[in-house]
Amino acid sequence: MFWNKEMETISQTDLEALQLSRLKWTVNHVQNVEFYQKKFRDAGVTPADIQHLDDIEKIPFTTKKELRDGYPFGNIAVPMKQVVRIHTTSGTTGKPTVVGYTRQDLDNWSELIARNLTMIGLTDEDVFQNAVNYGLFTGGLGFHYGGEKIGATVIPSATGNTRRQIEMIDDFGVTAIHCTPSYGMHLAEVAEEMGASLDSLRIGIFGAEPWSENLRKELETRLGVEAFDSYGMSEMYGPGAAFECPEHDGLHLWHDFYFAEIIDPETGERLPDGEKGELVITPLVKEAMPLVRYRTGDITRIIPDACPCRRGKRLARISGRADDMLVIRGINVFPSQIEHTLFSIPEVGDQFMVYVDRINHLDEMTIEVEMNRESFSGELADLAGLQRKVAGAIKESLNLRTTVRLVEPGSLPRFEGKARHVVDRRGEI
Ligand code: ADP
Ligand code: K
Ligand code: ZN
Repeated sequence: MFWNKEMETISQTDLEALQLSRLKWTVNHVQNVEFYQKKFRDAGVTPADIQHLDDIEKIPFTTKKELRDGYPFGNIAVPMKQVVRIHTTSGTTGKPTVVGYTRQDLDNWSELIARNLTMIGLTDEDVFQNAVNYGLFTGGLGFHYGGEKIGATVIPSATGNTRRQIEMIDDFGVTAIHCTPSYGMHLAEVAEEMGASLDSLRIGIFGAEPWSENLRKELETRLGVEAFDSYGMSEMYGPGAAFECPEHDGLHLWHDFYFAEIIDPETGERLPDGEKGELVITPLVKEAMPLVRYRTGDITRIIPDACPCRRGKRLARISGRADDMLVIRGINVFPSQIEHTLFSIPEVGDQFMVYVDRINHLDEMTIEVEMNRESFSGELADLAGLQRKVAGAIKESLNLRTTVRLVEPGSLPRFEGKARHVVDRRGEI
């Protein structure tokens, strides 16, 4: 199913022509931002040097830090009169960045969400509960207007009051829900306590943070949904830039709106399709806050083969942020890998925390994981066995020795928005 058939099935040749004309527009438009004027000048490039898509490599990258330095409105390329809304990033890795939107930007953004929702089978018959933070976080209003655009009945339930959220699902016959995967797990837990049926629910949209395939299975069975991955970031309007289709094998990036490159995060060298590295994005139609070659910090790869469902290259699921990656005794670990392993062990529950310390110059990782109800009521001897089992599974999948602490069900923090599972204490004295 297509929301915009022309764009969603555009041929590669036509797409490249469109991308080039939009790229030329973008490199001219960024000249309205002082920081970009200087960037181009320092690199000795002018917009006229961009005659082919590959010419983009002549332009230096833009970093998160550079955007932060423009706080608050230094990156806005249009008069503030034309800016009709602002949002900010969540500030997961530091001070938030302010992003602005013109009316056209807001239209473009809801167009993207409309494509995504239509792609996974939502229509004006659906009742859509948007259980994410409304406000400066882009997930709330972004999905809200996209849902209205396709005519779905949108419930702006936001976060919090989890029991009430569950009642709404049953009372209003909610068919689709959007939340972070962490909050999805919390909803499942509370629904089970309440004995709610959740019969009407068939689709779950989860995004804003990395999540594993095992967490997908868990969410699908416990909430009774087909789960879809949603990727985006405030600098790319918000969620909706790339979205999983019913094939569940990668996310469709909307290439008429974004030009994607993958680079080696260490060297900055551009990598061929299929290789894993950092995603670099050039939005092609952004008016209020255009960007060129923005380093997202997110690790993925481009899947070049065609998807049965529609044209266009896909992105593999995001494994994490380059700066989320823990290097423990020289081994690279993403929190999503730990999650994936823990979820494969039936005796432990859904919640975990990872602590990293430096003890006698050695990195030590401690994982606190909740037991499930059954193992919690088990014998002490079983618990020691379970502890060994968890440590063994981590050793096997990540080749890392860890200390495992089993804790009571319900004792670790729950998250309504983006979860923070890792506390790295190595910098502390
Ligand atoms: P912040 O960067 O401050 O968290 P945003 O709220 O804009 O600000 O979040 C965007 C980031 O969230 C992305 O760069 C990415 O790291 C993460 N993210 C969003 N969606 C996903 C997803 N589906 N899978 C993995 N990570 C995601
Ligand atoms: K409707
Ligand atoms: Zn597809």
